[in-house]
Amino acid sequence: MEHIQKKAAEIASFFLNNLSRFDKVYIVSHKDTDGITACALLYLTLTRFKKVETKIIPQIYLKTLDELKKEIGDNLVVFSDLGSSFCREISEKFRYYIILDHHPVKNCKENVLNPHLFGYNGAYDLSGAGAAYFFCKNLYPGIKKYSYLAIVGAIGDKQNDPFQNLNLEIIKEGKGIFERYGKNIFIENVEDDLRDGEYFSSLVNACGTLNKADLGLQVCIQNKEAIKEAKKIFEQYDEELNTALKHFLGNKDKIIEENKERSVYFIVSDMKRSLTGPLSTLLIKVFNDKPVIVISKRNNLKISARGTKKLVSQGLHLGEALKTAVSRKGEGGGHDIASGAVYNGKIEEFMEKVDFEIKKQFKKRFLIEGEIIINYEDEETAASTAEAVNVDNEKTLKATLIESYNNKNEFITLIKSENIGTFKNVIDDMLVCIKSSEIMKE
Ligand SMILES: [Mn+2]
Repeated sequence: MEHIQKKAAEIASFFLNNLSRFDKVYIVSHKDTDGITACALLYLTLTRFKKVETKIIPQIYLKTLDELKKEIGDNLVVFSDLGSSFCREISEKFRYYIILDHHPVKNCKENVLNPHLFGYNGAYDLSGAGAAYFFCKNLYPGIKKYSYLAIVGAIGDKQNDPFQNLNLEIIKEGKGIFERYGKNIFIENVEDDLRDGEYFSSLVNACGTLNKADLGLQVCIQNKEAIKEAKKIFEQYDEELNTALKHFLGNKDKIIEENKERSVYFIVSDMKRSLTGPLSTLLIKVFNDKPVIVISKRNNLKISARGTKKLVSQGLHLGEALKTAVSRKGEGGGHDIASGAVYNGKIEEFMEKVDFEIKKQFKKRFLIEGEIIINYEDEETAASTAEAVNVDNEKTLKATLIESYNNKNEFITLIKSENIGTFKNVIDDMLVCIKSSEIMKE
């Protein structure tokens, strides 16, 4: 406990010590409940020192950082509920930055507050809003009456079953604010409708999902008009969600049958893209013997994956699985128990790749992977070989994944198979394809 609080105080000192060096503070936060509540805590605190601008975004891409840099210049940027996976890039690009997050962290430099770095599990012990709260406490003692925002953030990230470790500390500290009934929590000093923590969280989440994050921020700080409007759009959203849920529950047997051979329940339709997240959260409660991956086919694929603690204990890591599966054709990642992605390729291709990765995690089958790398004299030959070979890959055998591409003058084929016999046949076939494409080129 002591370590993470100490680090929070250090980062707060960094903020105070550098205050004169920038005109403005930018808060960049995630667009779910946790990110919006984190942003609200930071907004309430940092406006006491400087002009503040908020940006609520679905996810960070490298491109996002470049665009942000252009706008922010040498001002301070505070990332909350995101940023951990881009620590290195952020530290290289931004002169003054702070990262308050609970996602898996790597290549981390200074000014990063993340429970993973202090021996806690970010998925269960502290939310992004919790990390923001620890930081804010050092700058503005009055923020304590808003400690409920840290807990609403935790509820948004499903950390209330049960509240533990750092989350529990926040609840204990907030004497008179919280009344706990198991996983339900009631908040004392807020508008009546928001007293139920689960409802508060759902209301803010709906604002984010429906691209009304600013409304969500107003809800967090108890703006009555905003609460009224948010309730209206929430009801409408809830209705859409319920209709979709009923549909999939009505087709339960069909979904089980279709996914019989797979390590995952894939649930696919052209539902609104905003529904995949909440639907996957609801459906994992029903389809709980395998992970659930909900896919919207509107535009490119929008993907939300959910698991259970039990599946995670058996080796499941959905963040890793999605990240590997979408490589080069999208972006994805997240926690072991919950993750998301977008994918620009074919749906069957995505499903095969994820299925393979998750089978590998569960080690339920014998799996084998190999790479063929050929160095050509020039990039053109490497590229044309990759192209020629890819056409043949279209008739790939099931249970084998083949991906060919070139990196400058290097031609690379990645082969993954569930069976050594198939693996060997595929390698043979590939070599023949490569040879014939070389001959054709000559
Ligand atoms: Mn979060």
